[in-house]
Amino acid sequence: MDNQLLSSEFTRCFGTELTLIAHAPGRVNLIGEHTDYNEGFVFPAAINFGTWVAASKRDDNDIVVTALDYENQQNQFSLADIQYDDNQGWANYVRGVVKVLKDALPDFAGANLVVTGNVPQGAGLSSSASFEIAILKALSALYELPLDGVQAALLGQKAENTFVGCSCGIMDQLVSAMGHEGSAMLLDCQSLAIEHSPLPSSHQIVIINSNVKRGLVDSEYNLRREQCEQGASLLSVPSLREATIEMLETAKPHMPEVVYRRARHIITENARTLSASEALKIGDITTVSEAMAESHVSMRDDFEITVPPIDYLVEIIGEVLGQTGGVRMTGGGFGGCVVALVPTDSVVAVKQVVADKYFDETGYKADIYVCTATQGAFA
Ligand code: GAF
Repeated sequence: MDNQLLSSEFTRCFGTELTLIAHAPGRVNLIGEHTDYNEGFVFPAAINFGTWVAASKRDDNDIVVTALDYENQQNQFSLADIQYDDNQGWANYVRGVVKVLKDALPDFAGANLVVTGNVPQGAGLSSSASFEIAILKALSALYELPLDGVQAALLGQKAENTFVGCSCGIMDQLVSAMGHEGSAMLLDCQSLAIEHSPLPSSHQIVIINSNVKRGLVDSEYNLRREQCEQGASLLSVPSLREATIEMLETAKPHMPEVVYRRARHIITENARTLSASEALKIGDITTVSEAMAESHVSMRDDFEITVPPIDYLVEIIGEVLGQTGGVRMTGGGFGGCVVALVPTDSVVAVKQVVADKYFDETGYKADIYVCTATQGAFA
């Protein structure tokens, strides 16, 4: 939505002028799936889909927020008593981030907020992280709070973990807060060290939304996390980040088979993430292609987070690309999107193969977004 339209919507909702607009992007993860909460490596990029929040101060201690994309639903709560509300959906994300912000940096008062966004929801492109970071950015800019990107990401994650109830890692919030235009971001989720890595101009990021709505996300996600923790404990390491394949093979006879496979995914995925990000720097697309293909197989067979329509998309796009590009499922899994790194002159062929085959095989209609990597949150 352009700023002028958002500004007039704000005036329509609140009868006053807005003070500022904050924006935070969604993200696509090129490689490194479910490694973040295992203190490993991820390689996402912020994308040109995101959330916008228009804001002005209020004289009282209330937050009043209107969601344009939910038929102008409005939610109001006092900063003095922020509770989870079972009858609310999107508003609990606002309540959650405002609560953790108030606990960390109490020096702010009420606000009027209008929110809108265009990140496809439930598609594995981090619509919720983008929402959380945009709210935090708006409030911190409005009240000049000393909140940097890493802190904002940690607060967003805390709100999800402690208020909304998803045990997510730090990847989504951190890249939404800290992404760089034209680059992917190698993130060490243990030290939170970041390395921005320019994407090759020869290739486009193409996201194919399978339109399989992600089912069982929270329960299966939280279960994967528990299985990884069990794996680390059986290997006597603080996190799977510290484990090696040799340690895993030695311990295999004493581990439940499913925990062994979950741990194998994490250990091999960390290695693939480092190798793909290094390879991309020197334009070695063959290595990137292999790493993305292996990542997908590992998510399918060892981590068991893909679904057949997603596997099919990866197969047919992989046939078009060969080793000229890469393709794999992206995000938490159980539906959602496929990400492909596609040579610019093959984008049409990728679109074509999806149009020709995907619906006939699966009964789902795909959406395709040719994306650019964008900068992280700003106000
Ligand atoms: C979701 C989570 F929010 C992230 O923290 C990450 O674990 C991802 O799934 C899987 O890589 O997006």
